Amino acid sequence: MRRVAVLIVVLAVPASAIALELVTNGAFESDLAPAWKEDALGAAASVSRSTGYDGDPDYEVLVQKGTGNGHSTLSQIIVIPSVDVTVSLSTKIEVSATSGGPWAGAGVALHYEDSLGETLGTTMIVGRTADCPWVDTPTLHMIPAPDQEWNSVQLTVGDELANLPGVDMMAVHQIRVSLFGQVGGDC
Ligand SMILES: [Ca+2]
Repeated sequence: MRRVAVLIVVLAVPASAIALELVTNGAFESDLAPAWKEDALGAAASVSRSTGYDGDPDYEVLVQKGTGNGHSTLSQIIVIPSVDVTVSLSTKIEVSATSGGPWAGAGVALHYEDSLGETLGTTMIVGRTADCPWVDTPTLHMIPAPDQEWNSVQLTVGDELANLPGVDMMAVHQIRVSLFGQVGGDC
């Protein structure tokens, strides 16, 4: 059994005195389309919206990828006024895999893109099983989820980019926020 689940609420606000939410439908209180785009590859990929994934009466979204190579993602591109933007997330990231072979990774990725939509680098809040081959590079910084419960994460993009020396901060024009589950090595 390989199973990946992500339950997430996403918000992004500039770190100014007047908080302005940049993410459209960031709390998932409305239908996901058209602001959020779903993408799936492989079997057992799904995205679901419900009020019942945590204890509050508001909505959350579940991005799930089960057995078999591939991914399930839910993403939105956010043009940012500057890198002085705070990203606030609430996540519950669950990953598991049978030992030896298949692996799973899940979480929230912030893909920093230039004005042409080319990816310059990525920060992930991520849960990974033991065999997941991903490693940090000058353009990939992984922040491990502390456990498989609900956790709040807050980071300022300008500060976070210090962990990505391969990214030209001045070229960052937009952020593609992606809630994802991925399975690999499942031959
Ligand atoms: Ca809820």
